[in-house]
Amino acid sequence: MRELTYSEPQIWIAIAFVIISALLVTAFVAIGRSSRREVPFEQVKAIGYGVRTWWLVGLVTVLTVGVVVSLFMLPYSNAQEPVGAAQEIAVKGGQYYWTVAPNEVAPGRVRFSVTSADVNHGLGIYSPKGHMLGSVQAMPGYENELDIQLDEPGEYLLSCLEMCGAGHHKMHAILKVAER
Ligand SMILES: [Cu+2]
Repeated sequence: MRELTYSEPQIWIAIAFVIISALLVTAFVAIGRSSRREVPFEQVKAIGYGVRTWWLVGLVTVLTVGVVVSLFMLPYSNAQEPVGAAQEIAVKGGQYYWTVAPNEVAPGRVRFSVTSADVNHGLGIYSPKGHMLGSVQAMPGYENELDIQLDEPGEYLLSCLEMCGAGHHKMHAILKVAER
């Protein structure tokens, strides 16, 4: 199997995760240490209601800002009409393999026709940099189609996204996109 590559955002997310985890652990230890002395219930109640009110205000604010900002970041306006005919790629999933025909295509639009030989599988398609580009269900008795634009030459990883049995983690295949 080909080496997986991880790009910048994933590394920064991992660093942020470690820092936030360390802060949480520190907070829990501090709270645990200070919780030994008795505090009257009325005092706890007043603090609790205060925290709850500000938590609600904070959540509503973050969600409102998040929804409004992300509405303008939707990618639909970048969509383009497909150019030229799609190259057909027949993909069949089985326990525990993928057959991919052809397994090398020219850069451009491709149409995955996906089915399964046995149980349900999930076909995930990853760019040479390891970013997920799309996914489609592989179901026995059905042909599901997915059109994707693959312009970047290189090796695309096809990987199963649905727990399909004991060998699920071994379900990988490579689709090559040739140089122009
Ligand atoms: Cu699987």
